[in-house]
Amino acid sequence: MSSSGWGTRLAVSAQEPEKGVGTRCGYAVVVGRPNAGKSTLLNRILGQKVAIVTPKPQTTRNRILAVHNHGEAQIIFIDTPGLHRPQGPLGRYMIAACESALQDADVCVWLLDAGFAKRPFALTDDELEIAARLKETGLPILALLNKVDVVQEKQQLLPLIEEVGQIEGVVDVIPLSALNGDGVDLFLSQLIERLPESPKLYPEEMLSDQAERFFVAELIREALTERLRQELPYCAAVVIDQFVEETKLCSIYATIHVERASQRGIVIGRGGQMIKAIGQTARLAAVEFLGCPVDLRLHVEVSPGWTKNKTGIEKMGYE
Ligand SMILES: Nc1nc2c(ncn2[C@@H]2O[C@H](COP(=O)(O)OP(=O)(O)OP(=O)(O)O)[C@@H](O)[C@H]2O)c(=O)[nH]1
Ligand SMILES: [Mg+2]
Repeated sequence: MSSSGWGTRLAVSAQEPEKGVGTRCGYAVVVGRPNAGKSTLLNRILGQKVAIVTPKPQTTRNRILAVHNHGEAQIIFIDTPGLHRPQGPLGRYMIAACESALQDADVCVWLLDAGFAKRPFALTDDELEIAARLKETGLPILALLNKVDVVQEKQQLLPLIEEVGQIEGVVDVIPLSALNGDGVDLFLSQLIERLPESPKLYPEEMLSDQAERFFVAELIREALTERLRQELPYCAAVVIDQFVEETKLCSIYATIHVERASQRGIVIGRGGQMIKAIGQTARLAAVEFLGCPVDLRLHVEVSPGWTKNKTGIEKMGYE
């Protein structure tokens, strides 16, 4: 259905290694504080949206696999939820997703937000805590100082580069901008050097292991987060109830779950204006993503305290 190939590039699992020694291939897990720019970096490298991005922290909730072929090399990136002090089952689920991704990795890519780091540039306590955790994995760590586009005087970054470079396990420190692409090529070449020699593990045409309905649910959550500036995005989840691909149209029914009746009112908005706007934004994103016309129907439901219990988060697909 999809001319851009999403339909065929999804939901394929790793294959047995084939011939092709001389190639490099491995898992690179991307970790860091919420909002550091992990998902933005992957979207830039992949050249299309594989993970939603918002200005709010704790946007990514699942581990997201994205395959990037670079000449003879294949990098299997794993985007992860930002490392934070978890509150409640949903937060703990997000941290567990990150921890399990680290276990399978060959290289750890640690993203730091240099753009809004404290001045004079130095590591924060939160970053030092992450550094201690990453050191325990024994993985080679490529540290990326992201958002350098907003740093006027680049030489001011030197003390931070030095401080990060001295952390045990850190093999390189690269300043870059996931937003404008500066430094990304250098990062990719350094990363490939750290990957094991191995044949490609995934078919060249594969982009992710997630199904289309997962991405559409994420696009709806992105539209919701963009529109609503309150704390509400943390309490909202999107579940796809029906996903029917017909010859010329994709019919999608989805439910936005919130925790309280008052939040339902906010999502719907006066006279249904808000839900209409969320639906329009999400539909356009889904059309681009699926490469076909989309009929999107949204429904809002109150699932009291779903973020606070295991059954609640499982119901939303965070298992
Ligand atoms: N100026 C600037 N902004 C960036 C850059 N990279 C990311 N951002 C912005 O930072 C915000 C967070 O980006 P995300 O990619 O969602 O960050 P994340 O690390 O995936 O966040 P979580 O999923 O919440 O852990 C968004 O508003 C991005 O546009 C960059 O290089 N420069
Ligand atoms: Mg993210």
